[in-house]
Amino acid sequence: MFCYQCQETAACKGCTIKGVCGKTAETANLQDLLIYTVKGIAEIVTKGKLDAASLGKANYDVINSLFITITNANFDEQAIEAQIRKMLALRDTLRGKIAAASLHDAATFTVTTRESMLEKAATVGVLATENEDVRSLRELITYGLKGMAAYAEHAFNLGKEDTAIFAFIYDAMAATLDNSLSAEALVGLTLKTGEFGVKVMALLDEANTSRYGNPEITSVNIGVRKNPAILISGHDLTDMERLLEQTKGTGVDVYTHSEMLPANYYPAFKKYDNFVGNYGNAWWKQTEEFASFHGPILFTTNCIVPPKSEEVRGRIFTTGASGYPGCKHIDADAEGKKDFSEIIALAKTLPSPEEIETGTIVGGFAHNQVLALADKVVDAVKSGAIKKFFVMAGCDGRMKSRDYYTEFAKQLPKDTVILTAGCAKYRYNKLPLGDIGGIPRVLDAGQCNDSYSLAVIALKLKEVFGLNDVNELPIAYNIAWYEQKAVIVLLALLSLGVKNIHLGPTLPAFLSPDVVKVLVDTFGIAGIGSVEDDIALFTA
Ligand code: SF4
Ligand code: SF3
Repeated sequence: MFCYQCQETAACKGCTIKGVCGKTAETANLQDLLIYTVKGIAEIVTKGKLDAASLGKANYDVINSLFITITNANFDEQAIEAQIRKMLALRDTLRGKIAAASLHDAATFTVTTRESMLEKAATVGVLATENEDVRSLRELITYGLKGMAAYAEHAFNLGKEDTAIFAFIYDAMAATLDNSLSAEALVGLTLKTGEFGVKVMALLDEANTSRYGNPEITSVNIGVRKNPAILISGHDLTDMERLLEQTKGTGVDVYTHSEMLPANYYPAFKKYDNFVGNYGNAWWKQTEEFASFHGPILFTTNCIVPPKSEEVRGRIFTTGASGYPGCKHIDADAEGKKDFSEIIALAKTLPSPEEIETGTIVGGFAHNQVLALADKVVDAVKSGAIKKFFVMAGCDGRMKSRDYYTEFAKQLPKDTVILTAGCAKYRYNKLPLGDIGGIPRVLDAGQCNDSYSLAVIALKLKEVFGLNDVNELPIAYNIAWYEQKAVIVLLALLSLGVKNIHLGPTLPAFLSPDVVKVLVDTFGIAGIGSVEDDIALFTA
């Protein structure tokens, strides 16, 4: 195996024996083959000039395949093998529809057994591209597309789709097979991936807010009640809605975990009496927190950490793109319904959650809410009460070096405000950072995809202050990344013209020195240093 798609990759180079995330070599290789198969489909669609609008469910199956390979989403080899078989069948059907063309091996190879899959996988992974810069750009695009696919799937689940996004995914995946493309052309495609990143996040924002209302300022309870309960993790709000509907009146409470915390901010979910609040912290603390939660856990997407005990594993359920061997996976039926009754029945037999925290945390500062407070915010900036905003969106992770973000938040001058989104927030969202004239010093917009809200806010402020360039605003970007959704968020910000983004705790291993140089020269991308130096630099 060779995988370097996430920030925790072994020795900042690549996982080669087993994933730091817990992914086995076999799972990693099968994921590589799944991606290769999707590339083959993309080439058939592109060369055969098939219209994405006419492909129906195939579009969903393609984005779902990409989503399955995101870090910490799916560890289940059998599920990945089944997805490969499904995608090979789709590929061959599509190939039958196009006029004969000379096609890449990805569009024609055959495998039958698991063994032959693994044999093939060993020849088509990341390292199959020899040129380091081309490999780096191909992977940067592919990881951006994985993030895009995840957001497109959430929007799809809410009934919103944009065929232009699907068409772009086919074009870009096919381009990663094309040996005639120069590094310059791939840089151009990387930027275009960012443009589509903005589109997909806007689509998901529209899907979420049109169905569940605009997130609003909310005090979220982080304590517990005495009832049996279910914990729901991941990013899919349609699963949240289903779970709340199905647990209503059953005596079983529901708590959010990690990236599901922002569900608490949506008006549509507030009507459920059994929706208690949030339990625990970012994904990587789940090993201890699931032990003390006692009830069943439903993963709707990433991030799963391999459970240490059989007891906890027996309480974990997965749905959507997520999966873990030995954990029950709940699929939607033909009508799109999911039956969570087994989870509810199990919850009733288990003890209520153990208290690990008490009190509340405040969030819900997505674009609509912040723009409702725009006058107050603008006045605070004009009066000098707020000197600077720090966008600290992104992901959290288990590396000790991420303590940097807690320290950074603590040491920021008191006249600054943090704008956050994604699970990166758990590094500082429980600190007593206070407020500025009633504006909290940490404004949480929501999940990682809600970084879109932070861009909308920045563009609005640019307009209000009559500036020509978003980089003239008093906003600094200090972003933490971990998995591939953060890659699409980063590319989206670059496409909006945001410069001088600091990315940490380490730069991606998949960026070659030449690609890093392009990002530094064109966009002023930088890593992080010491907290003191960085604060001095940002506030200079
Ligand atoms: Fe390693 Fe990250 Fe890939 Fe897991 S996802 S195998 S930790 S690089
Ligand atoms: Fe977190 Fe996994 Fe990225 Fe959606 S839950 S931000 S890491």
